Amino acid sequence: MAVGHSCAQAATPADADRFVNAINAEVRDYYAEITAAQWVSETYINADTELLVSKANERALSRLSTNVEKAKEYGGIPGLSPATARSIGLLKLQTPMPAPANPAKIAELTQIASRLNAAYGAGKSCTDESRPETCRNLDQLSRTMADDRDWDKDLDAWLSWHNVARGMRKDYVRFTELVNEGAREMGYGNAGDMWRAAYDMDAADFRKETDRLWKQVKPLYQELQCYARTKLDQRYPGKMPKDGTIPAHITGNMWAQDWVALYPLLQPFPGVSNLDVDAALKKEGYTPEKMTRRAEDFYTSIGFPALPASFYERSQLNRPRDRDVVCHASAWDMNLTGDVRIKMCININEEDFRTIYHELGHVYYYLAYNNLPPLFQTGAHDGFHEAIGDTIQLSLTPAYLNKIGLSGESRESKEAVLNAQMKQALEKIAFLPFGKLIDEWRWGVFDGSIKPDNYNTAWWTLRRQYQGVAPVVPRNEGDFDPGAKYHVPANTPYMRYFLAHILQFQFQRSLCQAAGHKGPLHECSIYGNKEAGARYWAMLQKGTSQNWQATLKELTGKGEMDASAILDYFAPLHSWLKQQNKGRRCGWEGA
Ligand code: X8Z
Ligand code: ZN
Repeated sequence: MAVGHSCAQAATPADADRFVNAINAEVRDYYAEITAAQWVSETYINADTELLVSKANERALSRLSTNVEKAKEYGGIPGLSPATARSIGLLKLQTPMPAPANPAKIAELTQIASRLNAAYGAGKSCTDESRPETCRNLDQLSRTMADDRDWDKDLDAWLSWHNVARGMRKDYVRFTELVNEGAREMGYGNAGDMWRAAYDMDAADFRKETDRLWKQVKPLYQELQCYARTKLDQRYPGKMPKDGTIPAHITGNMWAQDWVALYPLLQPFPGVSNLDVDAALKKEGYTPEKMTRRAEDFYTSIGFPALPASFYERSQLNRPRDRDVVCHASAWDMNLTGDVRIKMCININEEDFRTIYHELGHVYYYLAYNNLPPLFQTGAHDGFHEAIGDTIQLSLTPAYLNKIGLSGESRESKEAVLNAQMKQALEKIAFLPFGKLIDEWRWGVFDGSIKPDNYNTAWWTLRRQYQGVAPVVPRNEGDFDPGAKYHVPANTPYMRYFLAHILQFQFQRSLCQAAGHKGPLHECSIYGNKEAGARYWAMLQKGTSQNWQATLKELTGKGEMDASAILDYFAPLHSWLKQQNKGRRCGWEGA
């Protein structure tokens, strides 16, 4: 109904274009400042940098709030250009941390966020708080779990780290209330609805999409879980639970998300292949920088540009000795114009070597789409961003590793293939249920179906249901075990990694086709192939300037995520596992 004396002129498409241009200019203007505050807050954790980053985030979030409000005027008008309409839709999705418009609440939210991030980064477990030499950080606790197969030592490391998270619970409860309020003000039901709205499809359809993909890969995971559990039972006689689950502390990884440390125990044909890249890296005198240059070499071999000199001058590759930092690996675009960096605490081992290839995937995505307007400078969807470097990891075949001097001559026997597949499955298949459940938990927290007095119980229900993993010691609601995983205190959405684990095999299939690869997909490495590189780079340059379905179709011929590529890839291992598990009772209680 028209209000009698309103004299506001209806906005035109040209006004909307001007609005979007102004937003893009504004982002260019303040982006470098806020990113710099974030960078120092994570590479020098102390009270001052915590304050600086909270304040910077506060300013950015209130600007965003104002702009989202203004954008309401332009959203529905007819005749908008597709680029402008898309930009306006993207504006609301600029942050995974929607803030209420109320300034006091913005300040409260940014302070909580910084505190949680710092608590995780500086987290330590000490036997005597007054003596720093009795403290162990996440690196040290993780190393115990990865290197030492001792049941009790691993349990102690696991408990020590999970205790660090107990203190985050109260902040997380309040954090949830505040982001939900922010999401509602922007027109979403809750923060989870907002996260699920970022996929160029209806939020409810996105949930179904993730379920559909999980159903496709679940049988393969279950075979792997069954085989691993059986081998663990032989290794730890009498200690394994009888309900079919795998103890949460015994996979060699703090979160049981990656079981590569169990490879020596699980390899199908011991002695057939030497896949010990850890030893080779040490023997060849690799340093963090040398490892990074080795990864860069892969990207330049497929025709991607060399990294700028500033990358090596300004990245953090080593854990500093004298201060707390956030060691969880990340890649940064500092200014939208070429100041790209990674931040890691690189140890000389295969896991970190592979992670560098992952991080450089992000860095090259940044460089490829830097020419686009800022609102389009992000992944086609966030799973694409995570899948870029992971796809390159798939090219780290035994033949490639041999070529760069990190493994001996590779013999292509059936046994060698199964060994290599097992090792990869312990990284990429073991991860799948974990990749999905983190946000199942957070979606439940945000929509209120998981309440604070049930946070930890719900967490373990999901871990049991999806992974078939359970703690061997009682947990209670004083614990906050989700907080022991970086992405929860850091508020980084996680479904992206699940999607990436499916997508990377689709990407690889297409790149290998472009490279003219013949033979099974798991043998393909695109190292040195400029044709594949050109196809890949073309995709990266699109950023999010069009919907992801179109971008995926340009690379793969199909605009849909699909697990057939990952299943084809692992077909040899899948049938071997089925054979091994024949006659065993697989599955677990609570699945
Ligand atoms: O967080 C990461 C990357 C940074 S984007 C190192 N990943 C997830 C994790 O560590 O939990 C990569 C695999 C999954
Ligand atoms: Zn990543």
